[in-house]
Order: sequence, then C-alpha cells, then structure tokens
Amino acid sequence: MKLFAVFVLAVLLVLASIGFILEFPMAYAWSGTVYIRSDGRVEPVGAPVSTTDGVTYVVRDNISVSGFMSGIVIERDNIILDGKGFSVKGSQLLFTRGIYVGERRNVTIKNLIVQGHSIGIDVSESVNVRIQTNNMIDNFIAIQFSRSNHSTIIGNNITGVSGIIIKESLNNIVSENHLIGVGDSVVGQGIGVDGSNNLIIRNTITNYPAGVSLSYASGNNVYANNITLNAIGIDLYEYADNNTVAGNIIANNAFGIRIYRASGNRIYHNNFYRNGEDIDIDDGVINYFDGGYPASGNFWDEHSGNDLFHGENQNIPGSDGIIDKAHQTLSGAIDKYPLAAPFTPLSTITIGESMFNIEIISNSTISNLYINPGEGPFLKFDVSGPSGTKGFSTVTIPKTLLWTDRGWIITVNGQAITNYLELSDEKTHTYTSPTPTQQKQLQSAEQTSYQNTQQPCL
Ligand SMILES: [Ca+2]
Repeated sequence: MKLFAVFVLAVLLVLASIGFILEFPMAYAWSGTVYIRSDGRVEPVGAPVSTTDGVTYVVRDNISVSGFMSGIVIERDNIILDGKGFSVKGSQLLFTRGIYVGERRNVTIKNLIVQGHSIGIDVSESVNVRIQTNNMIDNFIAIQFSRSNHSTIIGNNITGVSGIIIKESLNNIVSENHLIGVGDSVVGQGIGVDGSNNLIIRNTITNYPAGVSLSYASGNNVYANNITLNAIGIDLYEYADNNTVAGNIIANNAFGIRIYRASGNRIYHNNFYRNGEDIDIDDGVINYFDGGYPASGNFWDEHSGNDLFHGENQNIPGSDGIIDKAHQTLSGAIDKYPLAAPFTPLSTITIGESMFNIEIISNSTISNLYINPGEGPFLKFDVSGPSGTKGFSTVTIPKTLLWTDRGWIITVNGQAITNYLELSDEKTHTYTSPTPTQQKQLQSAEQTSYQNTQQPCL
C-alpha cells in the first residue's frame, strides 16, 4: 500500500510539472445551446440539464454561448427550470440570449445566474411564466417580456443597462426585484412598460437614466417601489395614460417624475425626498397629484405647514394628517391634500388572487404590524418616536379586506381612545389618531357580536 501511495504521488508530481494537474480540477462548462424539447427530451445528448419526471429540469453545470445563440431554449409547457446556482454566460460582445421562452405556457425559471447577454431571459408570446430569484448580471436587457401575459417576475437581482422590459403585455406582476443600472449610461430603464394592467410592486430601482418608464401604457399600477438615484425616477412618457403611481419612495433623482404627453395618471401617497425637481411636466396634459379626500396626496419633503383642520376644504377643526394648505410644485402640479408625514405601505396581503394593501401615514416609527383576517378583524402595530414628542398615525384599511359598519375600536397600550378622526369612502376606512408610543391596536367593534364578519369579505 505504501508503495502504491508513493507511486500515485509521483505520478501527480509529474503531471503537475507539465501542467495537466492544474487544468484537471477546473470547473467544466458546457458550451453551446441546450434545448428542452416539446416531448421532454434534452438535446443535445450530454447537455448539462436533466430531468426525472419531465416537469422539473435541473441545470448541472455552467453553460456558455457565443454569437447569435441562446443558452437554453425552452420548447415545452408546464415545466420548472431550476438553475441550482449555475450560470448561463454570453460573450457580452455578440448578440446572445441566456434563456429563450417562445409561445409557452406555465414555465418557471429560477435560481440561475444569467450573465453577459444582449437579453438575459427573453419571453415571447407566452402565458403564466414565472421568473424567480435569478441573478441577472450585466446583460444589456436582463428580462424581456413581449406579448406575454399573466406572468410574474419576482425576487431577481439585476444589474446592467436595462432591467425588466415589458412590451405589449398585460396583467403581469413585477415584484420585489432589486435593480441597479450602469449609472452614466445614456440609455436604459430599470423597469420599462408598454402594455396594460401590469403591477410593479415593491421593487428597488437605482442608477438608471429612467427608473420606471411607462409609454403606450394604461391601467398599470406602480406601487410601493423604492426609486432612488436615477436621472428620472418615474418617466410617464408618450401615451402613458390612466396609470396609478402610489406608495413609492422617490428620492435623490434629478427628476422625481417626468410627465411628457401622458395624461389621466393618478400620483398619490408617494414620498418625495431630495429630488433635483420632484415633478417635471409637459404643458397641456391633465394628471392628478392627489387621490381626492380623504384618500389624500403625497409627502413632499419641501412642503410643510399646519394640520389643524380636516374636510374636503380643510376648514373643519381637527387634524387629519393632511397639511391644510395645498402644495404646488415648480412645474405647476397641484397636490390639494399634501401629507403631513411620510406614507408607509406596510403590508400587502394576498388572499386568492386578490391583493390588499394596509397603509399607514405617520411621523412616528411603525413596526411589528400584525394582521390576520382569518384570526379576526383586528390589526395592531407598534409606534415609537423620540420621548416627549407628539405623533400621529393615519391607518387605511380596505373595506374588501376587513369590513365593518360599526366602526373600529382603537386602543393604545390596551386602553381605548376616543380622540381620533374617522373618515371613510366607498373603498376604505381611514383613522387618524395621536400615537403616544408603544403598541396600538385597531379592532373592529363587531368582533364579538358578528362573528361571521371575521372572515375576509371578498
Ligand atoms: Ca389638515
């Protein structure tokens, strides 16, 4: 045995001396295009993608492609492609696509590194595609959807010139992606949309010529995104009409929102901080910079004033969390109901296919929100602030989520309070109340007497 060991060692030393041993342990990478065929086969034979059930396809090694090729072409419906952390790399110089999905249904792509392509993941004329937790590095366009509907792009990390481009596509959700642009590029968008009824929610978008860009787009909802350090935070460009932009942090952009030949958009509940100019607006188009009353407007860090009154004309004594005087931006945009404190889109609750947003406007720090409609019609949260200071919280609850016609009981540290303001419209209950600190609970007055209303009312 000892002799054998010496022999092996001697061979290794010889191999090392002529260079073989250094190359042998290096990661092997497949080069070329891998096809997942419609009948379930993987081609060519030996390609590093495998399946045992024709449903889940697992990537087994890194893949690289060169000019005008795609890394993985998916020709089969109803599959999951799990990258297991392996990469699909392009040449960065020539046109390549990482993954191509054309005319498919029910395809999930997850856990891949997709790097250095003209288009990282290219989805065309497909339905119910899910792009989830991929690492998209330095692609010219990370993810592109063309004429593809009812799909989800969620939890991806993205760098490169353009992030997520949605073209002529409907009813998609772009959620919780983290996007970082190239910065000094003259082209590029974080999330670009032309199409209708797409939901852009809870993404972070930074360092792009345009963070979120809508054009030829209507009925889209841009909600609760963090949009910072872009040249233009949100670009409502030609024929971006009747979209909703709400609940976003729009900070440190040269222009917070640019509006050019776009109309009928509703922009409210956003927080504007330290933008070169909050709103840049083309003349002659009509857009709305508040949600009416009591829905209210935006928080502008450059606008302050008293909040002593409430009501549509802000002339009835009693605070409502809305500055009593309207705000007009340099570009002429008028917010009739500017917020007295930042807006926080606390939580989005999904029940079935419906999504509900719980929202709080407060100058205190809010934490530990708890709500579970299945448990009962109540929500609670903690508020805190510097000791000795006074705060307020405005809580908005969708009636479709928790409904009551008898009002809510508001408790602070277990004690019911009465000095709050209740405002309701057809969609929401809104409560504004002082927040001395610590735990605050909103509870439906019907909780004990109408047990059946403890279920969400959809
Ligand atoms: Ca007021």
